Amino acid sequence: MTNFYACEYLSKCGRISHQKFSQIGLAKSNFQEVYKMDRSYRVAIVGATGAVGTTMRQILEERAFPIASLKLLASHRSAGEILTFKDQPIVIEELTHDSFDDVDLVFSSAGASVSREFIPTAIEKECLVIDNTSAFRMDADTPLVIPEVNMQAAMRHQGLIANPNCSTIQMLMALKPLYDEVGIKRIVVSTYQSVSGKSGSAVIELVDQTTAALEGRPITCDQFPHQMAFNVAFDWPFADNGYSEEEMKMVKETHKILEDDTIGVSATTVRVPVFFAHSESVNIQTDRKLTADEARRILSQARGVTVIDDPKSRSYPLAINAAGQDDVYVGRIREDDSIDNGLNLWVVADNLRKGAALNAIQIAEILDQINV
Ligand code: NAP
Ligand code: 2RA
Repeated sequence: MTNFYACEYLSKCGRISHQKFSQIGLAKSNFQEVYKMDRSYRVAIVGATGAVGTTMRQILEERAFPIASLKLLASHRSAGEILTFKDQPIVIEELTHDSFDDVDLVFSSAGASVSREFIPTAIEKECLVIDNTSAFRMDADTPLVIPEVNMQAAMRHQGLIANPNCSTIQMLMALKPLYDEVGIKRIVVSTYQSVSGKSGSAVIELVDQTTAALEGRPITCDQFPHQMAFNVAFDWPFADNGYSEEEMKMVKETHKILEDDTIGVSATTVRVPVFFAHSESVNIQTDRKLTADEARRILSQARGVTVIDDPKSRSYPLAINAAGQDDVYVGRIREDDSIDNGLNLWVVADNLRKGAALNAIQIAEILDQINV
């Protein structure tokens, strides 16, 4: 699958002919013989003990990304602890400005302030950095990339590529194929975001709060601004315009990734007491009419998207089924007759995988395959 993205990109850029693209896209082994250099990378995961860092390690184990060495970096709190990679023990090191001396590729997910402090050093030391935090996403010089949506942007990188926010990634995975077909005027999205989107500690706090509530003990809130167990809440700082930072990320990142500021985006982001996988109710107004059947057909052909849409048999995407999976799941596709060219969709994906770690690793895989 990843080879397919790389081939498609090369074909679009004219770096391989369309005919070659078709041959290679169909024959995975050919691609590797023809284009893949025999090289492997000294990789570092910054934030290796966190929810995203842990998923990163897990996905790197699952996939065949060529790793020469793996460095696990975290704060002084975890330094000296041991994690395993492919059954080999690795001692966690404290992140310092010297951490990147013997590293080629950095996957960073230790929060925006850590990225702001350390990523410039990694770039100076000629590492390629793929950053999961919000630190540099909106910088003009930093590509903000979802491989299935805008891999071409990654080719302009100057040592740093940003991963979009998880809620933006899954929404655009579902909308880009429709945008390409009929254009989109406006998006109204409401999210139902799992607590693992906040942090590993937030997952533990929801377990503790739920247990305390069921046992009739007092509930404590260290991670969340409100009780999260048995509640639906707002969990992000608010800006002066009344929108949360998470809501504004969905607006700004959509415009940057699609390179289209004309799309109206209105977001309401909500935290729900779910452990893994974010769900989104997405209402769009397209430029040209798209029936629900046409949307199902287009999305069923989209890479990285699975359509599950037979409500009468109770078949639709659910967070518990999307957790641990790579695809973005779309269902409940309905025409919205309250507006011209309206469509409703329900979009669910694992926020730690496609929303974070998997997306970052896919970017690295494609760059490796095309030797950029
Ligand atoms: P997390 O579970 O809280 O993990 C944070 C990680 O950062 C831990 O490994 C922690 O190490 C490390 N860290 C904290 N301060 C550090 C410092 N000063 N120096 C070095 N390492 C430090 O958070 P997360 O959920 O993995 O999220 C990490 C980042 O990814 C955030 O910026 C988040 O916005 C972004 N992101 C998350 C998701 C998601 O679904 N969770 C999705 C997209 C993007 P210690 O264990 O030593 O404290
Ligand atoms: C959340 N989008 O779910 C974020 C992940 N950093 O809070």
